[in-house]
Amino acid sequence: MKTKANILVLGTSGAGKSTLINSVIGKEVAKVGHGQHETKKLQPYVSEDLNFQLIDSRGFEYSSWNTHKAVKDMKTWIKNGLKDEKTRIHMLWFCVDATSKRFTKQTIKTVEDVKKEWKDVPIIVILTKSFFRAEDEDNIEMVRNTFCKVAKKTGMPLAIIPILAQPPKGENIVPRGIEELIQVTQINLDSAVRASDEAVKKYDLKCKKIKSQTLTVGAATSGVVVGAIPIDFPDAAVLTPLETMLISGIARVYKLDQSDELVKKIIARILEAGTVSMVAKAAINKLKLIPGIANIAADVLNAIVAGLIVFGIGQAASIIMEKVYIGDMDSSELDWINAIVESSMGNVIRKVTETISMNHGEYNVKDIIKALVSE
Ligand SMILES: Nc1nc2c(ncn2[C@@H]2O[C@H](COP(=O)(O)OP(=O)(O)OP(=O)(O)O)[C@@H](O)[C@H]2O)c(=O)[nH]1
Ligand SMILES: [Mg+2]
Repeated sequence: MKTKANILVLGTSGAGKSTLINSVIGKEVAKVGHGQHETKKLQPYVSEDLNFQLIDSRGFEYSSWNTHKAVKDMKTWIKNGLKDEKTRIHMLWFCVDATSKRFTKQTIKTVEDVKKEWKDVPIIVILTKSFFRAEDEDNIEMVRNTFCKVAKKTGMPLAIIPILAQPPKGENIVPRGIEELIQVTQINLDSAVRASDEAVKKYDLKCKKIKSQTLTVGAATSGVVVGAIPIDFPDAAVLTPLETMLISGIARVYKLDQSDELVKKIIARILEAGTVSMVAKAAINKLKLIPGIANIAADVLNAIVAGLIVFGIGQAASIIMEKVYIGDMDSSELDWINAIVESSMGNVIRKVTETISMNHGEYNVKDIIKALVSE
């Protein structure tokens, strides 16, 4: 059976999320609240007739504990969904209470916070409790205007749909808007699924990058220790085992087959470019010439330079392995590898120079590492 798309239904507390879900599913599945926060946790609801399932959520109010809890739960769900196809979110139904006449940038920001990892997920805004057609236009305008203010970050919603899920008691008003909502949803789900595939890839690469960076920082710190052995020069031969381990670790993060001839060649090329090549030697010399750094005792200086070289190599290896992983590379000649190593070394030199100059010539390991790992 094909897995159903997932739609996360969110919005302020009491907006009518659970009522809407019951209406779309056609059964009283979700508990509706009376004067209190009713829905306490994320809960999926399925209908055989629909190609999507609806996930009910705890309502939020800006800056309240509930908002914090609601956002935290949704983020966890979305994160897990990035790993597991079944729980992946493909669309948001963002419920706005049409009777409240209030819709602020802050509310959108809360939603933005929920979908940080998930920028491409499309939103449909549902104006719940749209009792009066005469107010539709003003309400739509209010939502549109507020979105316009933050559209650069969030994008605009696919649609803003006034809905009355349930007739008010004792009044002769008919429900409306559900068919239109289902239609707009179904038309857009295809592209939503495509958008989410993209987001999963992005997230996967981000995780791999963070893992490689952790390895790199660890190795660079060991580089400092190796470099502290009194030698004239952060000797390539002394560092090589450490660098080999680091590059091999990063290849493992990117799930590359290290028995493959091309992967072997790439690893050898990174190692060569980062240790014995002209690029590496020039980088070592430049690092030693950074203003302020020369005041440091020679053996400590060697240690620092060694650490920085290892850092540059680790960063280059991560960029290179990512290219191999996504297949964005030229395998016929490998000079592009040298170019990446050179640019990473340049980057390290630039960031270290900037940090030391910002600290008025004082050398501070913590600040340097912070600058190096920042984008
Ligand atoms: N008449 C009418 N009442 C509605 C409609 N939608 C929501 N309500 C009422 O609004 C109140 C809150 O509705 P819920 O569906 O529980 O709202 P919720 O967003 O799920 O609230 P939480 O779970 O607490 O976050 C209830 O009293 C509903 O009966 C509607 O379309 N028509
Ligand atoms: Mg609810």
